[in-house]
Amino acid sequence: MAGGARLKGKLMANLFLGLDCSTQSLSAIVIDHDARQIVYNRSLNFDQSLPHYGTINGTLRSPDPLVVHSPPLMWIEALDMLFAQMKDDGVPLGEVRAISGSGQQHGSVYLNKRASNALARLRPNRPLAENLQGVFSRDTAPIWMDSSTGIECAEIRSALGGLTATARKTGSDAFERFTGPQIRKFYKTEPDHYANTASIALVSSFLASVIAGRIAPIDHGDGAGMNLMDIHRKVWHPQALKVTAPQLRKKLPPLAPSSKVIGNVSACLSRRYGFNRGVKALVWSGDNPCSMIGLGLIREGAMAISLGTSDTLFGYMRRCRMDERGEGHVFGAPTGDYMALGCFKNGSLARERIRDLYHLDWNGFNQALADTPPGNHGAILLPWFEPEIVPRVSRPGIHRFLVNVKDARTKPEILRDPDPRRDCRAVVEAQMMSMRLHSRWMKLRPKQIHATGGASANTAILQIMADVFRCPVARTEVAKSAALGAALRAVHGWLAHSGRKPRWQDVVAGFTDPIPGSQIRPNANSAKVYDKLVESYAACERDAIGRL
Ligand code: XUL
Repeated sequence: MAGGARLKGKLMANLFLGLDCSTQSLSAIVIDHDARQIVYNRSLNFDQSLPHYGTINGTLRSPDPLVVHSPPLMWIEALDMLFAQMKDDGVPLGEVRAISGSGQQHGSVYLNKRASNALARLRPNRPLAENLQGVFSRDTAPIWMDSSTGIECAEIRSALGGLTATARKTGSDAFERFTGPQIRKFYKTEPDHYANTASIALVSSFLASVIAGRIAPIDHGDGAGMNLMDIHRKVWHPQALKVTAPQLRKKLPPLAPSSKVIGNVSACLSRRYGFNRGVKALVWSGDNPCSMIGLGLIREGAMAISLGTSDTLFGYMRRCRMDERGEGHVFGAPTGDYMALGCFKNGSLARERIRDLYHLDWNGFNQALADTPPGNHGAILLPWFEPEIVPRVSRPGIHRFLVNVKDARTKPEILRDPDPRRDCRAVVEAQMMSMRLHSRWMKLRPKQIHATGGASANTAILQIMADVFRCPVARTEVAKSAALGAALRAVHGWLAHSGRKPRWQDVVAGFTDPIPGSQIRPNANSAKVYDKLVESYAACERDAIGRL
């Protein structure tokens, strides 16, 4: 178990539990909403706590590096373990009013015809994993890191009328990690097991099913990450289902808004852990939609950039706008509106590769940023160490250019020699300019960017972010934004279910403020440099992609 537990000695409270099943860990956050306080916060790391599943960073290695799966039984055992830990830590689980959760997006769990009964008859005196070990028609679940479905993406995209048509219909072009292409591959490669599948769940809806003791709906946020949901009408898209796999409609649960109450927490969990019988089990959502709430992104102009292994840029949209180039994604937001998201694979991965290339530590890297001017005298680096998602680049490689900062029309020169100081600045500037360029379709116009993720602790990087986006940047503690978002969704759903009309701004108030004093303002002169340089950067990208 990692993370600290914090409990306030209080007689009786309205507590809400948010869980987050991410790639590497399961986290729980309990909030006392009346007191506007997080009262408990704990994580369980899969590799460390459940070594018998043999995972590395929560995933199972396969001989094919494109194939990445996780064992769904491990998530269930983790749930049992975390609840037991909460009880040991003295969390008054009897005071929890509602539970919701967040799951890594896109991953799929395949259940056989025994699942429904097994969920309804969970025996409280047996571990959850023992109760459920016979319910799978496929032992492992392909997760979002799996990129083995290139052929299936091409088939689905073509059957739906091409890239733009696929994005217009489902919110995204067909992507390898999305659930539809994954289901199609399963049907093609293991037709018998596909035929034995009675129900397909997402990571989120699977764990919601265990909490509620019945097959749970898929919410509009996570449903949009499947290439199977009509993004406008928020119903299953009949053509998308048809071109993905036969009999698919029968195997999918209903779709539901993120605020839907599925029912009460299962009798088994009440008996095992002391939840009251009336505790409401809400639909779960994806980690990104939950983070929208955990970061307080509930109105136009709200945008966040998470600097993690991959960098992710996402923001709130009242109306559904599409990326006609098919690079970005539109998901449902838990508020009932939409969210736009771009996933830039070479995030910390690329920053660390440059740092390590020159044997620097972070101080050395930051010194290089301090020693070089905004705009880097026109030196640009495209850091595609790994195949990139945005823009789509399937062949990894890094490309260095020297551009004429005064005239974007001059053809960029190719730079051959590495240079430590120049490359450190170039990698960060490239990431920020790429995010600016490839998020134009979102039309977000942020008033402030919420910077989150490990690298957001680096103020030198955040200054470049503020300058490139011409926008103040403030840091928010992200580590738990998905679990916090789930707990806040539980509050909203519970209030709505009890007949009140909760407003999102009242629900999130007091929980989502940026870290005090963390705001960084853009420097007007540097911002001017980037306004020009971003066009040269776009030309370099076109040049490199053209040559690939
Ligand atoms: C989003 C995506 C990831 C996962 C991982 O499209 O693939 O952010 O949700 O948690």
